[in-house]
Amino acid sequence: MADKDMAKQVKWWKSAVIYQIYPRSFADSNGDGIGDLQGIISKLEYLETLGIDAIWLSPVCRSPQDDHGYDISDYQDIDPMFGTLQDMETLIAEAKRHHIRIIMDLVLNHSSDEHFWFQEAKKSRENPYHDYYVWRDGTEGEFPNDMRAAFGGSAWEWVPEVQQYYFHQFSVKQPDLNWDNPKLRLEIYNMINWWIEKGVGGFRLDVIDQIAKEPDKRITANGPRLHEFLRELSRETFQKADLVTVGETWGATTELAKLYSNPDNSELSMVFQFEHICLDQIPGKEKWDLAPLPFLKLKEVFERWQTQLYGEGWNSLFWNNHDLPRIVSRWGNDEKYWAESAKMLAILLHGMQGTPYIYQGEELGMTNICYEIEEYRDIETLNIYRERLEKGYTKEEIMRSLYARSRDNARTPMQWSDGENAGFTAGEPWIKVNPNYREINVAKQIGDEDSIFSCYQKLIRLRKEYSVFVDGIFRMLCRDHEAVFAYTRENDDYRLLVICNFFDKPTANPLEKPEESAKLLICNYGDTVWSTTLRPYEARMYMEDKRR
Ligand code: TEU
Ligand code: CA
Repeated sequence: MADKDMAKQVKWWKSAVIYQIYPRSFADSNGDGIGDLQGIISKLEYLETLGIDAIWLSPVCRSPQDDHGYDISDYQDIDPMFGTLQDMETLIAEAKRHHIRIIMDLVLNHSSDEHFWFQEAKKSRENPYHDYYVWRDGTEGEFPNDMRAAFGGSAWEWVPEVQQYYFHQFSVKQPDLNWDNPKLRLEIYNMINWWIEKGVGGFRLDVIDQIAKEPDKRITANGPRLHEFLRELSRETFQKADLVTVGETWGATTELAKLYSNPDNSELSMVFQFEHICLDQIPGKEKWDLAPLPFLKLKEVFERWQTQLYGEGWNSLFWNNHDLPRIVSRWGNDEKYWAESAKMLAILLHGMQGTPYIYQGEELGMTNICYEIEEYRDIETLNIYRERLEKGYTKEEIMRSLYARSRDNARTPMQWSDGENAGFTAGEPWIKVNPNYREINVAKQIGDEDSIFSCYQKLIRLRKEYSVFVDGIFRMLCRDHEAVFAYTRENDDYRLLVICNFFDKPTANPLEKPEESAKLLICNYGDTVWSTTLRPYEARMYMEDKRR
């Protein structure tokens, strides 16, 4: 195929960089302490300066906010806390002027218990909406089985009116939807098409691998009808427009990811898989049980996903989201080598094949937080604190887990300046600002060529400049090295080399010096000469033009 024809074929989202906004923590326009749509609109220029192509917006639909918007009570309206439908239309239009598309978060596994469907469903077994949810007969106090909800407690909740239990994989206020019901599916497709007509650029699909549940067989993820549902969903909605779709799939393997993100476009553009995130999760234990991070395993996981999806699927590349601790506090070093390690992690990830996602504040190197227990806001965090106290854990033990894993690590307000409340709000923020905002903030970094922000900005620019970032084949170098992560990406025209020291100690450079003609694209230390020693967290990216 000629190069030009190729370019036409390549989907826009393959060369795109996507920025995730957690709206309640991004920018508050009216001083009520909660971020909102007008706040986002006021920051579009900032995002254009960074260079991103699309915003994944965490849920802004009408919601009682039990799980901060992941409990939707009206899919076709905006929560007043965030603004109005008119504001949403303005955001879509204004973002477009800044060359940014808006990706909405679709929460289709469950609704809020305050959704009209559920309000009806619980009235009687004969109600036309009853079957929109997952019910089981039983007697009060005797659960259908011992399945647990993700945020603690039983996955079953009794409703006296119908003398039945409903199933909920998350909080009691998030009843699971019954995808076996074709009428429900049709309602969902109509709703999605309504948003497509409003001009959104795509969708992120919350826990989409859990929609085809079969609780009697204890199946939650990867149920037997999952791919049948996804193909129908895609056919009835996404395929009619040039959209990006990304599914959240905790249970994905590379084999499953090839189905989800097959280039034939029958399901989704790509999925978020979590193998590289769950490395310090002990099998059979909870995420609160801490374990060391295995470096060689991390390399193995990335190599497997990079090579196995090549030509057969598409990766998403991410370190962070609104559920995860900050990466610089995790694989990096949020003290002595804060800037070096944050840049290293960015350079490593952005050289790989796939679509990179940047979570708000990641481009500044925002860090984890240590709150007092009263200062946490997340339902999962508060539930687990109570549950573990009851189980006999000490407060110190629990707090150590929260510092490492609480979702609120990612939800502290965006740090815009060293002004009051980090410039996030003129009022009282809904969650406490990280006190390090005086050192870590947008105002300080945006004009500084050496800042973490500038590093991200440059990486985004580079991805658009060289085709090899999109289509180059991945090859791991020095696989068994205990400290260095190095790889190449290569196509007919270019050869990209990325080399990173992952630790806080210097290490002998295991690689040969690249060709004299190879250009140093980016690095995280001032001087640019090749050296036989890699300094703490040192990262370098070289590009060789093979046509010269
Ligand atoms: O998360 C799915 C999920 O299973 C976990 O990430 C969960 O948030 C938690 O970390 C488990 O310990 C998605 C959303 O991203 C999350 O914010 C929602 O709370 C959840 O679905 C329910 O909608
Ligand atoms: Ca507000």
